[in-house]
Amino acid sequence: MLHKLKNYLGDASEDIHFSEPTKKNLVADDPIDIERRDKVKEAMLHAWTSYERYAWGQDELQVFRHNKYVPYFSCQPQTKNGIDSFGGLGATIVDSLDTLYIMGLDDQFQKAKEWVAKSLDFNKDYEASVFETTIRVAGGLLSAYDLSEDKVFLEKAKEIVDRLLPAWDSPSGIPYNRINLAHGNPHNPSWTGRNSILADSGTEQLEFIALSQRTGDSKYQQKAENVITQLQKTFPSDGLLPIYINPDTGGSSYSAITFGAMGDSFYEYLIKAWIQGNKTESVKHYREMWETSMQGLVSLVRKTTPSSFSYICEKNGDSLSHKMDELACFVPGMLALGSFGYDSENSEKFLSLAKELAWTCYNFYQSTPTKLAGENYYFHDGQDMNVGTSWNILRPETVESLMYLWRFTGNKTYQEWGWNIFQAFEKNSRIDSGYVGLKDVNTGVKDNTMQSFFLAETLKYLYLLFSPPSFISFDEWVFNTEAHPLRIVPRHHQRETIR
Ligand code: DMJ
Repeated sequence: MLHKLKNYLGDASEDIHFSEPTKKNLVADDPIDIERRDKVKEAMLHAWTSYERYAWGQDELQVFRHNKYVPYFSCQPQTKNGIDSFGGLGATIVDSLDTLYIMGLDDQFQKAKEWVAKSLDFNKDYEASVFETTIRVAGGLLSAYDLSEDKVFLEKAKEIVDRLLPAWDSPSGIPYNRINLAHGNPHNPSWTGRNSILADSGTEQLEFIALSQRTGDSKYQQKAENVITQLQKTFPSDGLLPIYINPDTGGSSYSAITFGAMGDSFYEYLIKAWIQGNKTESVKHYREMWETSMQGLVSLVRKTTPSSFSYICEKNGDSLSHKMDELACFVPGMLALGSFGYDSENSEKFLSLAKELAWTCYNFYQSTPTKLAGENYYFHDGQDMNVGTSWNILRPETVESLMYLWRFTGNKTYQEWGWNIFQAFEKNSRIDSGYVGLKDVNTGVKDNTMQSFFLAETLKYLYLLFSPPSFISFDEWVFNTEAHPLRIVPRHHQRETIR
């Protein structure tokens, strides 16, 4: 498989036994794309080497300043170190496995694999986030397995999901969002009023279904799919669910409706579970729920003045809040992906909304002095967009959407936008010892963390933005919310016991 992928990028004319639809999509590799892809690969190598040097085995790389009151400058004394933000699971290693593989960084992939085989230990007395552990660790391992076919990744994926599984033992089957990896004891934190969070509860379907398909054990799939069955029972007519769910009843608790933090990937997984299930009758309800939610999404879209940027409002009860998280910038990609299941009129309508929202998200970046987006934006009459929370933590959502839109439209403008964003990361976030986010996109003052999703998602999506669309094709792969591609098991290969 590795050989095939490498040959594929090196020589697009070689017969590598991809499926017929994939071959039809083959386009000649543009020399500018090759150059840009190499630059992104070099960025990945820099990020990886820095992590390897200073934080190997820990979750994420951090650069500590000795004087916290002085802004970061590269000449300042620093302590480069690691932080165990996910309980000490080597999150950056596991999150990076497939990116290394896809980019052909073979030596680095082999070293990461050895660490997974010999040192990855889940027996941690740590209150883990079920969501983060699933999307980063289980998702990363399953993707590495699908790409490399090395069984060690599947065994490890099973091991971590087995530790997470008691979280689903609530009266409704909606999972509790935290669990101690060594001792179990699933629970919800007090800051949610002991509610479960929508995105945290509805973003395990792809990983758990994939695990059931690959192990032949249906219990993972059953637990995750039951969540959707429960939510379906009280699904509102606009398909918009509040972010808090009561795990005792499975009903919604009064809270915000958003396509940003705490809501986002629930909607993403509805359409992706339909794709993962080969769009068959048994997964039709996912598509139907998603289409209902997209009607709800349309009802939240407004336009700025004076420049007519489309944006997605949040909703509290009956009132709209004119605020949008950068996190919601995954929506254009999701709409483009789902637009092709509609009739031609709706397909055009949703693709066009995707393009409008992508333009807004790109302008979240372009409108700041650093050309990097803030965490969220407010929209006031006559002022277009204003940064709210002004940090940037190397998030991927906008480049993710640009990759989808470029693949679906073939319009190279999306590649240009992605290239501009990449250059802004290079200019503002690259330091001698890796990459860091910004505390403020207006001043350029840096923070100290290299988030694992920068290697898992941001750099991978940029690399794919400059690769032929048939490389890790949407015909054969579906990306989890942490950008880990999972192979779509063809319908005739799915075991009868699973569905
Ligand atoms: C990632 O962990 C995932 O993309 C998740 O869905 C949202 N947050 C981060 C990236 O911003």
